[in-house]
Amino acid sequence: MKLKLLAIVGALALVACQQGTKETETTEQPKNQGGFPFVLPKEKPNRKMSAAMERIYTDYEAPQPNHNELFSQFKYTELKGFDYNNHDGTISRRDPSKIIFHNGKYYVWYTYRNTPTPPQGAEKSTDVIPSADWDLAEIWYATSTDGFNWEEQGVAIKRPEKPIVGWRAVTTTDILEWKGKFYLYYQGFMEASGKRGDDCPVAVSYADSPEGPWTAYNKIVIPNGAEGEWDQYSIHDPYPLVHDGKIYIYYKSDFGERPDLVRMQGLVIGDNPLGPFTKHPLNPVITSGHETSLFPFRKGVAALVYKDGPEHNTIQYAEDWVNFKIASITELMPYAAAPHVPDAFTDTKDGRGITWGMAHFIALGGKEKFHSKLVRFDCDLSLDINDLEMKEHRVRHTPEVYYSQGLSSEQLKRLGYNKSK
Ligand code: AAL
Repeated sequence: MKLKLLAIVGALALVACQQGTKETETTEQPKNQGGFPFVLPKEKPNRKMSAAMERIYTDYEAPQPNHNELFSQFKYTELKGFDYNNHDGTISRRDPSKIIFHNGKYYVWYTYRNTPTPPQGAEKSTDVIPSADWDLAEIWYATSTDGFNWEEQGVAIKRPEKPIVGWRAVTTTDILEWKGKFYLYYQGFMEASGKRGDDCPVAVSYADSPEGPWTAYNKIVIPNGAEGEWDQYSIHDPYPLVHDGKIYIYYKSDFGERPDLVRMQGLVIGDNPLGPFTKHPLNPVITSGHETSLFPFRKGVAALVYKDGPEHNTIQYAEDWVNFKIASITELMPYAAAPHVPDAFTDTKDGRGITWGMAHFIALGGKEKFHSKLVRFDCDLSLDINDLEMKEHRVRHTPEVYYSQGLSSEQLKRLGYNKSK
C-alpha cells in the first residue's frame, strides 16, 4: 500500500514539475539580461530570446541573408537562338533539363511543341491539335559556348508509335551522365494531358554521346503509385543526381482534386539507370514547389522550391538528401529552373553549388496564343564565388509590376469600386 502511495505522490510531483516548466517556458521573464545588443551577434548569444530570434541562429546558415550561402537573388537574361513564330502560340519551348558541359560546349534539352494551333484544351484536342502547352511535344536540344547564345540542334527524342509509352507526348526531360553514357528521363504521355488530369509515368532513353542517337528503353522506369497513393496519377519532372554511389531521381506529383490540388516532391533511388528504382518510404520529401530543381551542396543537397505549396519561395537543404529544411526565403525564383550543376554526377561529398542555368516563362500570349519560352537565370548559390549583388535581399519592382497584379473584376465589384468615376 505504502509503495502505491509513494508512486502516486511521485507521479503528482513529476506532473507539477513539468507543468511548472511549461509555465516558466511561456511566462518566465528573463532576469536582468539587459536589452538586445546594438550590433547583431554573428553567433547565437547566451541570452533568453524570442522564437523568431532563436530561429535566425538555429534554422539558417547566418542570421542575415547576405551572409547565407544558400540565399540568393535571381537575375534574368533573354536568350538568343530560339525562334517562336512571332509568339503566335504554335511554337513553345519549356521545362529545360539541367545544363551539362561536354567537349567544350553546353548542352540543354527541353520540351519542344510545334503545332498548327496553340493549345485548345482536352475537349478540342485531336491528333494534331494540342490539349496543353506540352501536349504533342517532342524533346529537342541546343548547344552553346557561352550560355547566352544558343544553337538549336533539333530533335533528340521523338514521340514513339502508339501504344509505346510517350506516344502522345514526350516532355519535361532531365539528363543523367552515368558510367560514360547519357540518359534522358522524361514524362511519357499516353493520352492528351487534361483528359483526367496531367497523368503520366516516366520513361528513359540512352546514348553514348549527348548528340545522340538516343535509344528508347520503351518501358516505364518510374511507375505511378498504387491506387489511392499520392503519386497514383502523375510522375512529373524527373530530376536525376548521383549520391552515395547511387542514382537519386527526385520527381513531382500532383495529387488530390482541384481546387485542392497539391503538388509535392518524391524521391526514387536505384543502382541501374534503367531501373528498377525504389520509392523512398518517406515520400513526399518536399511539401512545396513544382518542377524540382536541386544541386549537391556541401555534404547534402539543396532544392529550389518555388511556385506552389506552403513553403514556396524557399531554398531548402537536406544533409541526408531526404529530410529537407528551409535554408532561406527568397523571391522572383526561376520557374522550371534547370541549373548548370558541374558536380551533379560526381558523387561529391563537397557540393559547390550553382551560379546559372535555364528556366522558362509560361503562359505567354494569353489564352489565344499560349506558349512558353526559355530564359537564362544567374544567381550566387555557390561556395566558389561571392557576388554581393546577388546577396541583396531586396528585389526592386517598378510600380507597373505591382499594378500588373491588379484587382480582378470580381474583387473590384466586391469593393464597390467604379472605374468610371
Ligand atoms: C510542367 C511540369 C510537368 C507538367 C507540365 C509539363 O511545369 O510540372 O511538365 O506535366 O508542367
